Parts: sequence; C-alpha cells; structure tokens
Amino acid sequence: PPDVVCLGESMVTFLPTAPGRLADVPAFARAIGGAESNVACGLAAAGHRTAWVSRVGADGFGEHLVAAIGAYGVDTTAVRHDPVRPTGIYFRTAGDRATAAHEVAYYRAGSAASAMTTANLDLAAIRSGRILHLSGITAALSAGCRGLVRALVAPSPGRPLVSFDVNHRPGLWRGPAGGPVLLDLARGADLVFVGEDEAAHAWGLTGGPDAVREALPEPGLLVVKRGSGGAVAYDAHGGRYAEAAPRVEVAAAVGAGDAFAAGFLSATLRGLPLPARLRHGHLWAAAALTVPGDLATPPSRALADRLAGLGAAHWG
Ligand code: KDG
Repeated sequence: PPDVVCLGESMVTFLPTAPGRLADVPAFARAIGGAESNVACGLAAAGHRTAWVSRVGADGFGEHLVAAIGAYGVDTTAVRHDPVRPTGIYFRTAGDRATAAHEVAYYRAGSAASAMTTANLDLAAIRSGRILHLSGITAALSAGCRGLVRALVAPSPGRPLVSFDVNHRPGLWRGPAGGPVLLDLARGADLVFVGEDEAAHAWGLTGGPDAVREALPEPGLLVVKRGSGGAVAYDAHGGRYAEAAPRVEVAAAVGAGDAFAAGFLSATLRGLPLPARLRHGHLWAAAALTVPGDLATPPSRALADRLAGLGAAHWG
C-alpha cells in the first residue's frame, strides 16, 4: 500500500519562454502543475510509495500528465479518464522577482477533474495509504468536488490520516465564498498547512500564527507558513515550534508550498521530530523556489539531514 495518496486536479502548465506579462509573451513551454500531484512527485522522487488519484480527459494532455507524473515514480493506476470532459490547462508567468506576483490564466472550468465526485473515483484506492493529502483547491472546483473533499475529511472507520493544505485560490471560488468552506475542512483534518497570508485573506486572521491556532484548535498538527519568515508548528499537546527558513534567490514562488508539504510529510513518514519536519519542509521549498517550474528535485536525504542538523546560528 502507498505511504501517501494525493488527490486533486493536475493541469498541463504553459510557462513563458521569455519574461514579461501574459499579454506580451509570444511562446510557452510545456510543464505540469497541480498542487497535490506536485506533493506526490516530490515524495516519490524521495523514495516514498506514493499514489495520485484524479480524473483527466481522454486527450493528449491527460495522457501527458499521467506519463509525466508516473515518471516520478508515482502510482497513477487509480486515475480515471473522462470520455467527454477535457484535461484542464493553465498559463502562468514566472512573476516579478521583487514581489513574487505572477499572472495566472486557468482553462479548467468544466474539466474532467472538476467533475470528480465520490461516485466516479475509486474510494478504496483513495483511502489505501497511511496519509491522504488533499487541498482546498479541490473544494473550489465544483459542488461535486466539495462533496468529495468533505466526505474524505469526515470521520469514518479506517480513515487514513488526512493532511490538508488550505491552498486558498481566490480566483477559483465562483459560487460560495472560500473562507468558511476551507475553515470547515481544515477543522476536520489531522494535519493542516496554511500560509499566514492565506489565513489573513480567507479568514480575516491578521494576528499572526498564534491567532490562527486559536481559531483553529482542532487539527492535531497545524503548520502556519510565513514565507521567508519561516514556519510555526503546533501539536496537540500545546507544543509550539518555530523554525526559520533559509534565504534563497527566488526564481518562482509557485510550487514552494507543495514542496514544503512534501518535505514535511517525508520527515513525518520517517518519524522525525516536529522541528526537523519543519526544516525539511523549508529545504524542499528552497529547492522549488530556485527553479522556474513548479517542481524541483528534492534535496537528497543525506544532504537534507545534514542541513537540517545545523545549529540555529545557520538557520536564524
Ligand atoms: O501550488 C501550485 C499550484 O498552484 C499549481 O501547480 C496549479 O494546482 C494549481 C492550482 O490550482 O493553482
């Protein structure tokens, strides 16, 4: 059985071949994106047994996604092909170096993955891992996808540990407001990742990580990410652990959150203590921050262990 099952929409991604705004860029290179499959690819590249579950179109883009994600070592056997709906795609710029602001244009409304429900996926496969990793992006895609995520988060016998990355994408929430839905889902999860900026934007929590924990006491583990300001983890026993992030030259911020989650989950599967899990998250995120695409090869276990083991002077 897999260590981790990741469920969510993946898209063929088109990255500009030259800097500039979407309005000006003349040509794009093909890559892959999708928050949850990014996590799966990172974990598989680091040697963990990982599966990705989703729906794609019966088209060339769907074929490419399954092949590209499978090439990382991810088990894709539970991915279903929708005979009618297409695979979603999106275009994005690398973003401004100083502000990290980037433009995104999604072409995913009505996609195969947006039609995911509890009825058209293999629920046994989804629940077959030690950890099930989900994100708030899926909840934004459609009412059916929202129902699916709710059902997977709800307590049930034999339910795997649920890891939930809030991943608030304001541009995707067309019907209901995202904030309350995401808060509700986060409350039901065992492990939650959320950016301090997301908590402010989605939930109006502007008082820093401790205010987020106060508003969200339910998850046994809560990780509040502060970008270059590091991250804070809270456990079920009142423990609070803050770890600084290494300083890096940012090529593109997209994918860094997924890499952080993958690094944290990898260290979790290895039974490392919380401060080390945060440092592994930071190191994997650093690798993703320094490449233009979503996905970077995670640092080797030996290198990550060595860097994570350095004293606080190197991390402050
Ligand atoms: O976290 C990276 C994702 O945002 C990107 O791969 C695309 O999944 C994506 C989304 O929905 O924004």
